[in-house]
Amino acid sequence: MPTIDICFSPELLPLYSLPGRVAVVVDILRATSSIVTALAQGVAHMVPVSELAECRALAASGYLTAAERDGRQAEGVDLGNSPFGYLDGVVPVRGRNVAITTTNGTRALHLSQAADTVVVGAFLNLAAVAEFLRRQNKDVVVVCAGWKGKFCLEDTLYAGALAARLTDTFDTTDSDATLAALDLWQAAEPDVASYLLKSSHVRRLNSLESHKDMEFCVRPDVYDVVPVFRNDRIE
Ligand code: 3SL
Repeated sequence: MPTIDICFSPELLPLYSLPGRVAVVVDILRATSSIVTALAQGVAHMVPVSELAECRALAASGYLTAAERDGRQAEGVDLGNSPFGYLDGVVPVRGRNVAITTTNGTRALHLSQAADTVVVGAFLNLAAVAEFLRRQNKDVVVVCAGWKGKFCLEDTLYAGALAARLTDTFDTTDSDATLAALDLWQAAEPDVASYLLKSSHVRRLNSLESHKDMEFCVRPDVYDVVPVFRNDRIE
């Protein structure tokens, strides 16, 4: 039986072996939730980049630009990091390519590239990712983006929810990280939004008046897209 392990922060990635495994990168608030929403709304592909300058430069090649720093939309770009940016129609996104840079999520994607396959996970596509992993039948590492290297409740809850969906086909007992995430998930469900009110990121987003983003991002099984990051593109 393949195993599912959880890396609580990108800083811990050197302790994990990614070759031969599938990495599920997650940044529930909000990068991977926004990426899943973007592709579900018809964005053709996304290019995650590290630097703002790199992101802005891609506008010259026809890319829409999406950038967040410390929770806010960066200056001089088309979109921030709210999933509603891909839904509200203010910036038409269907058929467009998007260059995106965020504080933690895009960094976690880049750091996971040694895996055989890198997929983008969110509650929004939980069932679709679980089904994808069953078909791959390989060991899985869930890479939590965290916040500036620190542990985050919301990414760990997602990892627990994913492990709970996979107990039929994966060994979820091999790693203490997975056991802890499963326990956390049991403590939080079914009202994940209420549970997350105490998390530091939700408090940060509330101070930026982005509470509705959190309520949107914790809804499971809304989209069936499974974005894959390969050759510098998410599609
Ligand atoms: O750090 C990130 O990747 C972001 O998701 C952070 S925020 O939700 O936009 O504040």
